[in-house]
Amino acid sequence: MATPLIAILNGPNLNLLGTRQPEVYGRATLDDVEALCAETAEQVGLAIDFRQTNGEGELISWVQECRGKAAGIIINPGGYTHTSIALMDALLAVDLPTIELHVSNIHRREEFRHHSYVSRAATGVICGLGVRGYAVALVAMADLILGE
Ligand code: CA2
Repeated sequence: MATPLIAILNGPNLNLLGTRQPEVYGRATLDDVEALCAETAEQVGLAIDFRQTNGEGELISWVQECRGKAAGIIINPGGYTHTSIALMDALLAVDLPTIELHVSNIHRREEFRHHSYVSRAATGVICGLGVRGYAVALVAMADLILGE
């Protein structure tokens, strides 16, 4: 059996990880996160396609492209979490196991971050574990799709 592919999609401003607001997002860069994901994916028998975009349309196109290609989606939608019905619709349409991930605990932050449109399309949600949450999400995804 081919190694299942997991799309790890990152939304706006996540390219700034590790450069600003370390008290909120920590000191790891997005390259560090990609390396952590690659290492964890190998350990749990998954392959990854790791991406970041600042564009809502591009993020939605990437979700649509997962159909027939990816076995699951791990998504940190950044600020689009709280605003994008279109992203939620794309995730509902693609109908794959989906884990929504946030580095920070959005429920301890401003009121406007407490609501997520994306959660309606997510199998599960991880937040507040820092960038370790990406590794946790990959282990959970392996459980979901490989039944481990
Ligand atoms: O905690 C998360 O992972 C978020 O998805 C990050 C988003 C924020 O809008 C969400 O509410 C929660 C922001 C993207 C990261 O932005 C940065 C800005 C400066 C420095 C580092 C990251």
